[in-house]
Amino acid sequence: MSAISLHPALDNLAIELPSWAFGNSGTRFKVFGTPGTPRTIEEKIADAATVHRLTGLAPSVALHIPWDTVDDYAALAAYAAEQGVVLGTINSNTFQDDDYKFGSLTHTDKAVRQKAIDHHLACIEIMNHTGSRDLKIWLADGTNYPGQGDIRGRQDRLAESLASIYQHIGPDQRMVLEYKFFEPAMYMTDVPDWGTSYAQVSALGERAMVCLDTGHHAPGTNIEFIVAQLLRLGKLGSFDFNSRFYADDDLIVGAADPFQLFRIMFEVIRGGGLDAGSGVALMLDQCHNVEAKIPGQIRSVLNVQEMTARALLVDTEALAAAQEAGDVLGANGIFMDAFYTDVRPALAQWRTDRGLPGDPMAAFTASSYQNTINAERVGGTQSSWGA
Ligand code: PSV
Ligand code: MN
Repeated sequence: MSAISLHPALDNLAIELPSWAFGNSGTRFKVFGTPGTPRTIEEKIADAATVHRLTGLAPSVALHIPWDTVDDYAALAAYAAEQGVVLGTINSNTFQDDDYKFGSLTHTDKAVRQKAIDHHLACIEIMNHTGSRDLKIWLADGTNYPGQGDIRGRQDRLAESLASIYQHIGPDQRMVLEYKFFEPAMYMTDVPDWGTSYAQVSALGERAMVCLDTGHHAPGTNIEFIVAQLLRLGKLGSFDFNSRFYADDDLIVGAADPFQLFRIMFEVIRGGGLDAGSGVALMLDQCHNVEAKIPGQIRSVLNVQEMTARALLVDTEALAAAQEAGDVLGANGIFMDAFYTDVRPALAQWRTDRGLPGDPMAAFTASSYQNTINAERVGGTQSSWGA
């Protein structure tokens, strides 16, 4: 028996996996192929379901359209259900078509804007078949040089395009707008920060929310502050979790800075984001360029669980008392005590209590899954980020 008792709210944790994490990915220098890489969305779903079976943490899979296009989405949803997962967020894609070189929803040409709007309406139609709640919009729109575009005009066109899409969002559906301060546009992007996303979604209505990708901030940004503020405003729709050292690295969440992940999860909990039915979707947005993909996803969800378990250990009453008393070091000490607590034995127990393997990483290695897919997935075209 472990001496640490985990908070019951830990059972509310559910992390959505990105379909593209199971495909090959890389940099502009090289994309490495790996044995067993899925060729189809069904194979990506099977891999995601394996992560869920071993961890109990990842009940849904996000799709990217057109990367995961199929003829029959209801059949795909049924296939996912057979595998033990559901289809989650639908990610639109207006960044890989020549027409979008100078923008999509912000383009000066009405025909290009309409094409991008129509793509989102097609995504909503897919959501109607998959039962997905969220349409996630990330735009590559932006400019590379001062003077290249009219910053204000682009914001106005963005507002108009988003409003055209939002009209079609069903009563049980939501739109989440992701921000990113650079890349692929290098001078300015049209949705660079949480404030712009917040301003744009607030103008639409209550089913439009902000998506916070942890890799999309300048170095040194206090991300937990943004989390606290968006929760306070009722506008934090979802996370794209990942780690960064330098740019938008899309590395395993919690790998670069576990303390930052702890601080973020503390604010999520503080703001009610872990409460049952909170509406805050915790997703991964990662790519595994050199490490094995399925264990990469297992490690990722375990990292989120571990930092959430630690954040739930903060003695909030003692913390509030220390804060009110102006006890700076006492308050910081209470916070750090929770962060430094090793919850791994307690989490192993949590898993075995639920019929899961105590060590999911070891269980995956011991299983025949990787060897089986290496042998079976021969021929065809391996999936990639971007295809
Ligand atoms: C953009 O960098 C982004 O974070 C968006 O969420 C995209 O949909 C995703 O990456 C694709 O990997
Ligand atoms: Mn993202």
